[in-house]
Amino acid sequence: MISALAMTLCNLSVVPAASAAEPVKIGFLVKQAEEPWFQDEWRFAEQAAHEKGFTLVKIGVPNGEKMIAAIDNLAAQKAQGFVICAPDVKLGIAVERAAKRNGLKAMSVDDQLVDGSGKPISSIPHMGISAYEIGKQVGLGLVDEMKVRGWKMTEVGAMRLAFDQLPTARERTQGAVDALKAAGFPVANIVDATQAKTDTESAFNAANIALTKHAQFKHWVVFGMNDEAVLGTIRATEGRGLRSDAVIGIGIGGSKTALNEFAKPSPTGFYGTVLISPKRHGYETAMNMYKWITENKVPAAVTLTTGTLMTRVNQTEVRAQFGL
Ligand code: FCA
Repeated sequence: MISALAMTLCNLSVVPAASAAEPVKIGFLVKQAEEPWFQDEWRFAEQAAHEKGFTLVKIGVPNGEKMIAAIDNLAAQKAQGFVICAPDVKLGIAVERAAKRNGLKAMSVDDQLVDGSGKPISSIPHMGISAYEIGKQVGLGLVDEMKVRGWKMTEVGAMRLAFDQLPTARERTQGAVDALKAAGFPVANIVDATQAKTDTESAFNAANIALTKHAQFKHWVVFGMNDEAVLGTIRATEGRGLRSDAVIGIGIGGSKTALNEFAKPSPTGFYGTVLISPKRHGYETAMNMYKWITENKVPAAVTLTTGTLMTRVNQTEVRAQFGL
């Protein structure tokens, strides 16, 4: 009796967030389950689940309603926490409330959640990419390849696939714009094409409108928030008879979307991508959540990951560097 009590007290003093007997269950909620990047994140999160023996519950949350239902459902399933890339970062307060109401730990990945005034929510740890720096790498890659091809910048249009309501998207493309400007690219040649959504089809539609409006350019460089943005634009340029020697597109991501393009027998306008790490974003966030639940170790408030320019030529080495 006494020893049982002593054990209990001892356990209490360690204050485990989940008792050892309780199986750990972690949700991994993503806004666009069909996008290869998110499938890769899930795959690496599964790896953490296998290693540590917890259950990973993968849920696609394309809108706010589904997101709240998913969080409530996780609690009903006795999960202890979740990692989320929300369909809209402005749902931040809703995520925070749903997590608190259900006693779940929450951490965000890729897109940092904001409050009503647009400020990041500090109670939700975050792992994202260093968006502006990665955008600069995109811009520098475009500049270098224009030089290799001997293009006159005055004859080149730069298409920015814009999704400015998402801070990470805005920062990524701003980095690219700044790198272009710093290299002397004429600001007047930078054209915005605004995407309604962040998928390939929306990019294709936005790019078509911009190409119609700005038919004067001989060549194009293309950039956007992710590989889907650039790929959709490349398909639009192809539709107008612009071949790979007239277009340089550099995306961000490096998942299947880019790899499929590199696997084509001859190069397309999709010249490269800045590879970012689905392994860190999937495995590490899931692992951080696991440690938060089992050891009460709160993840770092913000972790920003880096990227490396990857093309058809160096894809094998660069992926190997990333442990992929
Ligand atoms: C955002 C984008 C994804 C991916 C991720 C790292 O969530 O929508 O395509 O780039 O950031």
